[in-house]
Amino acid sequence: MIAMYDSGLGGLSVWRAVRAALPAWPITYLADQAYCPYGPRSREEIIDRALKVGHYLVSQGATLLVVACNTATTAAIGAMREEFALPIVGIEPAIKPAAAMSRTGRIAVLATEYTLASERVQTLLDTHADGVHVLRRAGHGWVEQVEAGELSGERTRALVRQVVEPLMDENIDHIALGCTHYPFLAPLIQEITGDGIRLYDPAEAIARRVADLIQQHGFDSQGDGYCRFITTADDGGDMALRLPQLIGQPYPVEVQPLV
Ligand code: DGN
Repeated sequence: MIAMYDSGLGGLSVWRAVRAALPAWPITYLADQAYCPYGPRSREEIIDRALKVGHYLVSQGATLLVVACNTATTAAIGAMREEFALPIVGIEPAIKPAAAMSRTGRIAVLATEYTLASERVQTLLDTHADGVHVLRRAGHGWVEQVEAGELSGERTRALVRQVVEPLMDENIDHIALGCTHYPFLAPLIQEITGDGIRLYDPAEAIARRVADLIQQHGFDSQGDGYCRFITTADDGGDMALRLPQLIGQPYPVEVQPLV
């Protein structure tokens, strides 16, 4: 079974890509909604959750773990790799391809404050964006709007406009989406940017990485493509309502508080 987790529903943007690439694989997706958003939390807290979630997913039969959250990858992937013997795939903003493709020499990366301030992003910038000017912007309130299923209302539009409109004066030609919630707002972002600016969502690259690892390790798909969805929110949050909206299909949602 492929196990995936995020602080909430954003990782479903990665789930879509992994599901499309590996339809026969069972996938268990856990949304740590009791602790969402991770952005304002301390590194210690995010690591603590990552280990708790990881142990649970291993107990459920995970063969491979996808950390479908940039914030959790930034804070906790090292600790997870020390703790768990299974292959772990993290996610990070697609600064490398965006910088490589830029003609104007100017790009933007959109992510949570936590991710933007991280050493990981600094390293990506130092190694892959040499000579390219990278504007870093946080999507304030975006994660909350996606969690609430507000993908196109007036408030969401205003929050997206606030960040993206000023970028239009910056002569950028690519935007790396560095938070897995943000692809769900891509239509709104693209409404403002038009087609002249390309958005980079790393989800498909993650799906390719997962497929490669499965092949390298010779894992057997165990065949039935059965998908489970779990939330840590006591009351189930609204995950069951959101699934058709975010991934186009309803599924039952299990509650697992993991305290
Ligand atoms: N979806 C997450 C990310 O990719 O960073 C985290 C959002 C959050 O919890 N702040």
